Amino acid sequence: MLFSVRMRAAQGGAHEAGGKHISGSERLVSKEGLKTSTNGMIERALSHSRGEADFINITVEAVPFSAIRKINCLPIQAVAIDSVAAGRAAAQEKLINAGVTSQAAAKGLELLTELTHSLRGAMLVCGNTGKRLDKTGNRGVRVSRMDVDDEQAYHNWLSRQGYTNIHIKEALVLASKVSSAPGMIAELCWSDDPEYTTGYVASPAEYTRLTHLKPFGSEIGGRVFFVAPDVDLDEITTYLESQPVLVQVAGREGI
Ligand code: WAQ
Ligand code: MG
Repeated sequence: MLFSVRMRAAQGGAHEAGGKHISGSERLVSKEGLKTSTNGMIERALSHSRGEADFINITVEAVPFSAIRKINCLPIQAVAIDSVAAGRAAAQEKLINAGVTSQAAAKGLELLTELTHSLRGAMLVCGNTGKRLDKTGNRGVRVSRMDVDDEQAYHNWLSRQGYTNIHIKEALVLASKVSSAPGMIAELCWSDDPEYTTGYVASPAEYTRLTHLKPFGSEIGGRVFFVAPDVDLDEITTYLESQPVLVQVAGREGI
């Protein structure tokens, strides 16, 4: 059995009472790993670049091994970009390559760009029309119950490619789960951490990092999940929120 550990932290009260989202985290850990992971989450919520949390919610739930699905980690591509405008143009192109229509790619980018504050979850958007489909408003759909299958192998695989930072470590696990959802076409993301300007476009084929997707200093980030027009919204939302998933790198090049 593993344990799903989920944390969400806010400032100025709980999220549902209008507090500002500071940080969130989701893991699937063994019983022995519970204390370390919850400690780390509290630490993160209290020392975040978005501000110090005054509301922290941590939920721990047992997950039987039989419920867990194993999936492969996405391969990483990196594109160095020297301006936000060029980054967003490259993101649009990547989304179109992944099968999103140019109209939907433009609208998805616009939805993220026009946010006035960060949601704590993602927007689900039709990959044909660009229309937002989820009804979660200011909350967004929060992907949860995912982790890596073998932490050491994952760490080694990433560091052999020159990656060590926590952002990519977490984002790649999330993106791998998201792209494994039936009916998912692509994902667009940039961070809500003011100092982190790298974002990505992910599809079932690859995870492409783009070094400049938002201006340095901006606290507004977010995620757009582009889904097939005929997707069952409840089904895909349940998969994203609730299906326990472990991501494996075994078999990926370099292992
Ligand atoms: N489920 C859905 N949406 C989420 C989740 C989640 N579990 N976690 C975060 N978000 C949304 C939410 O709107 C956040 O404001 C936004 O995404 C950004 O989250 O170098 O750090 O955790 O390759 O700030 C990407 C590049 C870093 C990594 C992404 O996102 C790299 C990042 P953050
Ligand atoms: Mg963040």
